[in-house]
Amino acid sequence: MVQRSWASIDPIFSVTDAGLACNNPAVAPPSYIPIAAGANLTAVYWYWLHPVGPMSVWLAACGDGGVDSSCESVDVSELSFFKIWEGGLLEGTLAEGSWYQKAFQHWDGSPDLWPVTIPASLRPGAYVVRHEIMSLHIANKPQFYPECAHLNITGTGDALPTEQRYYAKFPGAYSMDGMYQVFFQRDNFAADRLQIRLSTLMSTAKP
Ligand SMILES: [Cu+2]
Repeated sequence: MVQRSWASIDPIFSVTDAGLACNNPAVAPPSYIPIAAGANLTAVYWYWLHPVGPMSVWLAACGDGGVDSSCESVDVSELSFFKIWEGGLLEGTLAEGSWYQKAFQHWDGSPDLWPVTIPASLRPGAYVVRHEIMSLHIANKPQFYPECAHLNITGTGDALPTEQRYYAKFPGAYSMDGMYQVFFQRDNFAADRLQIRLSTLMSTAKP
């Protein structure tokens, strides 16, 4: 097992829930996914059925980072996560548009695949990877679905985000009237990153 545990498939409704980092109870797994910086990591969702809201992938170095670090005993609520991927609105408006969350589903029972590239220049070491789906199909009642796994990332790079504004803690990153960065994708390559108010996102996004 490489994932942190979760007790139920129910969403988290509160932005202050301790499980916002890695779900509940988030018991640490005994092993890691070995992966090279620059490689693809694909998360498998066997059955996902909500269509509306942003999805994001985050990494956090465990301990002091580096090849001797480990994730077993970290407090995931204290980790500093940085975002490596985000998928939002593919086309249309917040209220009427079509989201990646819908597009990545097959709707036929085959597994829904969510690929992300580990940054090629990333410093090697033990990391927690955090996948977050935020579902907004019910206005003003966001549903958070965070899941974490442990990665043993290899490589020759030495990069990490240098500025504090790129790091976030969970809970702590979101407030009900705070800002949320959403990736408005106009086509496959051009995208505009917008900051919008979480409350606006929640009240306007409808399936
Ligand atoms: Cu649900």
